[in-house]
Amino acid sequence: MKIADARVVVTCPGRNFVTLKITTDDGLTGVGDATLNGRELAVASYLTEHVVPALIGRDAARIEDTWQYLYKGAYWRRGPVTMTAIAAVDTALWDIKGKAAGLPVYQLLGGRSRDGVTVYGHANAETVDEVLTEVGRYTELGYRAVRVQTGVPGLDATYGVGKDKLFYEPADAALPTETAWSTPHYLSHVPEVFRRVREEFGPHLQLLHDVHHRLTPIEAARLGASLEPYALTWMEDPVPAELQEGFRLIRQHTTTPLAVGEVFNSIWDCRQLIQEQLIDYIRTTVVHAGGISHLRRIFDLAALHHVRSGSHGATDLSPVCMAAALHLDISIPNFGLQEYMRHTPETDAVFPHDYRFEDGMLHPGERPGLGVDIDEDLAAQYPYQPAQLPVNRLQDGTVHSW
Ligand code: EZ4
Ligand code: CO
Repeated sequence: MKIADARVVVTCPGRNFVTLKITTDDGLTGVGDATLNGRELAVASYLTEHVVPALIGRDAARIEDTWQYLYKGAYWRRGPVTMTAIAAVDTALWDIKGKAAGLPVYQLLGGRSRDGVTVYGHANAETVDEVLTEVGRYTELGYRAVRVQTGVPGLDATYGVGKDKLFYEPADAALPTETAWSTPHYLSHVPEVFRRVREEFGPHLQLLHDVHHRLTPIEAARLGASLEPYALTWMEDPVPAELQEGFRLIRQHTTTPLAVGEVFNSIWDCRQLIQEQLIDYIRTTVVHAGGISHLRRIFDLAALHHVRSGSHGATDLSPVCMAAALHLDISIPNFGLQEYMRHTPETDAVFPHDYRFEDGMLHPGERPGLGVDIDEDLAAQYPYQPAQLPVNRLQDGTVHSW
């Protein structure tokens, strides 16, 4: 079973996606997501120019060997572009292995550890009154866990509050739009939001909040402490995480659980966070952390240290990534939660898939492989459109984390 062809497909059915499709000499195909939001063409070029030529003629069954070949063979290790490219190859080869075996990929990963994959949705609105309505919409749809984001009085725009409620898309312009930020305004507002949500929805709905890397450790510690009465499932990305030991200070001051990892691309980015139990959920996902093979290594390390998975699942992670994530989520012992931001109908049509939402859970399909594909004819009708993520500034003009 040799790799006969590998193609990179770039398409924009509402937002940009990069997909690798591998075909073997016996006619099997596999797909892998290669989307890096705002930097899509860097990964497409890495794959087309440097990876695809080396794949042709390789044994498609040798997933681990191919992973090591691409990781060690590049000499330049890690980084989001490299690890996203490797992820795409790895995911496509798992898809092919499943099809060759006649089994859904989760069976190759050890079979089911649970009935379904509990997901959380995104309730967001400018005001607290409006966000209560949005949370209600998710509970009516059957969600058991909801992320809550609101506007902050005094700020024009805030991360997580979208124009379209179901399909939040922050990469909204060819060159970055700019937003303004004030930590004092934010810190004084958020506890009131969660007081109101808890009061309205009672103790059992799981609530989450994304800080999006904007605080210092001591500010995050204060926010975590002020949210303790509302028993959040997690506070996400409280601080930029290049400095892993920065989490120690937050940990010393609050029992609000911590989640981080959507921008990490290897086990080395979270090794200390996991081994020192500085976090509760690791949010790495298939496409940005080296594929199913490497993500499983991260989750296995996490399992040793009481850390659970909480994989990123925003709209920039394509249905191919979501399908792959679900096969892993359903098989590992230390699954926590899966983020699930719905894709638009146009995106779902380009990526026909087996997974389905029911009663607050996503369920991977039973078809051999990952149960997802790309309709290349339809994809060709949506050409790439440059789009980048925003830049954030403090009110005095200083560039801040977005
Ligand atoms: O900003 O996926 O938890 N989800 C997030 C997302 C990220 C985008 C970046 O591409 O933080 O909204
Ligand atoms: Co996030």
